[in-house]
Amino acid sequence: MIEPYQLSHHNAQHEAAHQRKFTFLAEELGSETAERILARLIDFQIAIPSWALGTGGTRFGRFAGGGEPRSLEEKIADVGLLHALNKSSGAISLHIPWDIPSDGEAIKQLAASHGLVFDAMNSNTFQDQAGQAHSYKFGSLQHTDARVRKQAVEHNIDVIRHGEALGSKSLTVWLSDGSSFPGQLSFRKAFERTLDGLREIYAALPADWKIFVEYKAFEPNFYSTTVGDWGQSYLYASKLGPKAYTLVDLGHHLPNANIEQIVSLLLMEGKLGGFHFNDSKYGDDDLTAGSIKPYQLFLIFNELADGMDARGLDHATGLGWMIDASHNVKDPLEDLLQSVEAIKLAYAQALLVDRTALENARENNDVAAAQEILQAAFRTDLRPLLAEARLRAGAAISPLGLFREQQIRRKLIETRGLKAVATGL
Ligand code: PSV
Ligand code: MN
Repeated sequence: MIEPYQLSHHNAQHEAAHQRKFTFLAEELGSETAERILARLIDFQIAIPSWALGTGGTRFGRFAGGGEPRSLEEKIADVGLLHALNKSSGAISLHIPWDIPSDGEAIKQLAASHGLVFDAMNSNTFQDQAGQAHSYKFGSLQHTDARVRKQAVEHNIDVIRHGEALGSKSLTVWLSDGSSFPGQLSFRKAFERTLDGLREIYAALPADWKIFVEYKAFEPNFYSTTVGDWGQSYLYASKLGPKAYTLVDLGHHLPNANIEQIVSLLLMEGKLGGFHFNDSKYGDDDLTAGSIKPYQLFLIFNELADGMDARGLDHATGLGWMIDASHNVKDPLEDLLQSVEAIKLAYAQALLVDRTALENARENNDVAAAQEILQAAFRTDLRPLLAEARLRAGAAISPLGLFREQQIRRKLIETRGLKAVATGL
């Protein structure tokens, strides 16, 4: 826990330097623009996935960092800590069965005491669990055996029930279903069986819930994936009905995919539901958001802000915003603080784009001007605006700085132990 006096001591120490930078920037931007972006930054929250609070490892090994949360209660405490530091992580996303709450009401209250709500619930039919009757080795909703499909449907409905008890309003379904060799399955049958299963899950959704169908090009299957790209996800979501949407995970595309164009068109069709932020150089690398391709992240936010405005959607609540990452060499909490910062920076830069001038340049085929407009926003250092938004929201000027000053990881290791390992991948 961060004590209020630690926070105010930290902010007092950094206040003068911050004010210098902020005053200069606000003058450059004009106070109207600065205030407009500040108000949106204060509102904008990014959910933290429960499985990103520990080190993920790779198939070659896992190097635990110590002090990882050992229970759902400790995971909530970790997200509460992040939120106290940045006031931008006011939601947590759970994965079932990794995070089954023993007492839903008590867990909901614990989260509320940290100012947290429950974002999308995630089901898991990509692993077999101890005591499970049927195996998902050859898929779940696509499986040739109706008993396996039924088990997967029932699991998803179970996840909805857990989510209802916690006040969540959405279910994210990511299926690892697919095939690793040509000829292994019938694409059509796999699609139809999966659609049938999703229909049963959809029918169990409460009236005010959404279902997000997350796609992924490859891994763990390496020849075909049954929800392999945004077109397939869009097809399922359209056939399911108005409560079904596509979820875009930035790491789930083939190399060089134009993700900004994908989100633009999904938004236009009213079928973009949620986001999993991370960054990658090669595949689903699960690296810190903005660490490899910050310009791409900005371009995506540029389409998001524009597309949401076109549909009259509230930026903070219109879509599900979430990080989905895995940490192998960095402290997971430090990494998450960096990701939230990078996401908000890209969002702020997108809010700075001069849309009227951009539209004019486009209509006049002035390619150079259009490029200049985007790059001018991207190259403006808006970090003082982010710090000011945090200050006004009651957070730390430098969340990572305060995390380190207070030696939080050392304290977590002292209370939880060096060998504490979080559940998840
Ligand atoms: C799959 O790679 C994924 O992106 C899905 O969102 C899962 O729920 C998550 O990672 C954790 O395994
Ligand atoms: Mn994901």
